[in-house]
Amino acid sequence: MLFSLRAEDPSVRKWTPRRRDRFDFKHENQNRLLFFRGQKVGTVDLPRRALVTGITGQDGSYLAELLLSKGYQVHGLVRRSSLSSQSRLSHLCHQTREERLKLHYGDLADGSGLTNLVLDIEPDEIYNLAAQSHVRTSFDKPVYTVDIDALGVLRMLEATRQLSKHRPVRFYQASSSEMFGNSKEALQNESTPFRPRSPYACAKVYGFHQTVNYREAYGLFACNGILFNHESPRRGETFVTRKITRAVGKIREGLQKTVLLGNLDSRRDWGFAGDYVDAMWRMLQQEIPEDFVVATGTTHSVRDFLELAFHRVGLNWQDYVEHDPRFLRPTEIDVLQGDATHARQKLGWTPGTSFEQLAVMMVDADWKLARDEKFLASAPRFGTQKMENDF
Ligand code: NAP
Ligand code: G4F
Repeated sequence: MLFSLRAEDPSVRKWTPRRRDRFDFKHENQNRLLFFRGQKVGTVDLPRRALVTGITGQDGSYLAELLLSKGYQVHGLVRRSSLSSQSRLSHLCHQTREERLKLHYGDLADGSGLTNLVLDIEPDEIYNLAAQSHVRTSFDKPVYTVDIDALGVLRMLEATRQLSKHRPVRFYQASSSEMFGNSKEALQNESTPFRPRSPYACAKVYGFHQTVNYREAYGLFACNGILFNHESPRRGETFVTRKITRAVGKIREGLQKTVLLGNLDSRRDWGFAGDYVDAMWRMLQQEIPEDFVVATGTTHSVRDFLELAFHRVGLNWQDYVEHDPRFLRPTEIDVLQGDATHARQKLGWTPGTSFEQLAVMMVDADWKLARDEKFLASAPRFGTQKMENDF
């Protein structure tokens, strides 16, 4: 069955729509009216629809899982590339029937493409997670970062505003604790001033303010989640926690000798991504749109993470870590520590995973991955010939 029907015409009361039936929908306030051969036949209970940009990323994959578990139809924006970027979603593609998870090509650089897609999908909720999300990279690619992380937000807001002229829609913007920079306040909350210290953070500040402005200027239901660092076994491999846990697994299995790192003194408020996507969803279920800090309230140094991660596999980190100035940043944030009181009080959200549990979860996953890689490397390979110049 595609959807359940509240029929007004008794003659269609027993009718169950099938895939080959041609029907039309019209939206009237919150209702979806169903038309069959030009006649209004009833009101339908369709699953709620969400559009997630950045669905192939760490957060996008956890959010897609959460929304599917709540019965949503999930639409994801995916950049076209010559190789698939769906590795974090492949388990969902296998488990989920095609009506529940739909992927569309698109790019945050392409405004008209985004508007067409949003008007076509007519989502109830839009989660704008797509970004060039690496802070160090933003120093090397500042203009690109600003195009995607600042103007990309504006393009998504404009698309959402066009849809909001026809039907209600809610918008979530993935804002970041990077916006606080080297804050003068020990704990950062929703009223802490922004002091951005990277092209990435400057772009995120712009996206934050545009989101607030669309809320105030056009009455759009738009929220900023100001999320502190959150990690998982699905974290990109160039962020420091995952870089460390990948190295720990490989070093333990004899596949790697050392790991090169930058500043070990910086402190971050690290939580688990699986917990944080729940806060995103809760923000869009409120009666009034607001902005929320999402954090654990604790802070630890990169060195603390190294201690825990190497200890988990019985090694001493000092024996394996080397300093490499290439991983330093022109401007660094020394400490971040969030105050998520507002999220706890209004959303009923609290983090479920401690710093220690997060480190163990990531090391265990990457140790297993390294064992699998070692096994595959030792297996005989068929069908490929080593290249003469393959160094
Ligand atoms: P991530 O793993 O790097 O994922 C980024 C996603 O954005 C990927 O799906 C990527 O697609 C997509 N993307 C990049 N450029 C795009 C473009 N031009 N058009 C369309 N899609 C594009 O990041 P994440 O950790 O999940 O973070 C999600 C969001 O939260 C980001 O906006 C990030 O800045 C923000 N945030 C993250 C944290 C954190 O600690 N994780 C904290 C605060 C805020 P590909 O797969 O094709 O690369
Ligand atoms: O893991 P990181 O690259 O994360 P960073 O810069 O805090 O940014 C992450 O969190 C933000 C939220 O606050 C997000 F908005 C953003 O999208 C991203 O997800 O670096 C963490 C710390 C930094 O102080 C960095 O200097 O680790 C230090 N670090 C030391 N050595 C390193 C390395 N970082 C990386 N990536 N690689 C290193 O070798």
